[in-house]
Amino acid sequence: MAVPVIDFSKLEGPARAATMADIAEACEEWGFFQLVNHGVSLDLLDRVKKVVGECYAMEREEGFKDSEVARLLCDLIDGDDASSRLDGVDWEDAFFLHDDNQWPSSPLQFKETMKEYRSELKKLAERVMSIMEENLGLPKGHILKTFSAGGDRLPSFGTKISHYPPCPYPDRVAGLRAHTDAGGLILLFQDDKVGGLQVLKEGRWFDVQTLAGAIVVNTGDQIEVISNGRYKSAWHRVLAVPDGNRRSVASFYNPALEATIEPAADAGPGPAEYPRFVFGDYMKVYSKQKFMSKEPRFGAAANF
Ligand SMILES: O=C(O)CCC(=O)C(=O)O
Repeated sequence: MAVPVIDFSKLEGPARAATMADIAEACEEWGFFQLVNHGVSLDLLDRVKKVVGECYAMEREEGFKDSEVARLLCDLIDGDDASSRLDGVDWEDAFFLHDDNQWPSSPLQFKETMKEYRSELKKLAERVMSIMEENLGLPKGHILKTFSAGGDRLPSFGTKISHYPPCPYPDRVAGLRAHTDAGGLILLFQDDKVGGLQVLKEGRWFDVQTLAGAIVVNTGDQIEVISNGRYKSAWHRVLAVPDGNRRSVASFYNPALEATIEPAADAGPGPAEYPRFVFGDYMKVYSKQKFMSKEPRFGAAANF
């Protein structure tokens, strides 16, 4: 068994129905799939790889050596307990790009390339969400309307750029601890050589296999609620690895903080399994409970 790989271009031809069914199955069974022939040019992906790698080398690599996690790991190894692991930290260097925050200035092509990439990924996310709506039997535009608080706000679109440097003691610390994602839809451009991302399915961890030019898709907690549990957000984690510096660029398509989230009326059989809450309240809960069991978060957000 492996994370499903979907050829997105087949939605345009005679294999449309079969491809729609494959996407539905991937959403229901895995909460994760990989898209190939997704319409984002390989040339753009190569340029993203280049500027992100250069930015890390120019602006961040030195700093990671003095980071809190590097220091804590050093202290742990110097200590007596040969078997203990670091809790509460990740072997990861990460920063975010939004429309309105400060972006790195090196290399020179970083801003132009990442602006182009964000615009392409936003369009791709909206296409994928419209496919999900169709598969769920929701009215066209339902997810976007929900995420934009009925059209009054803009959904949030963030880009997280991560590096997982080679770790001298990979069994002592996580690359990124297991969690589900808080928001809507996540599109990940991961390293095509250095692996480490894993998804939990039926109690077993599976590698999200490296695949050049692919975009990994996963659904977050808000799609789980809107779909009334048909598309469950999947637990995933990143392992620290001893060789290679793993890069990932994650695009998070999330509701506006003011958006009200609840199961869609047409989402599926049975009564609503999730309460109604405001996404901003969910994020207040999530910021404290990201690495804990997700189920209590929904009720906590509703009672906020
Ligand atoms: O870097 C990755 O592969 C996964 C990142 C992730 O899961 C996250 O940032 O929430």
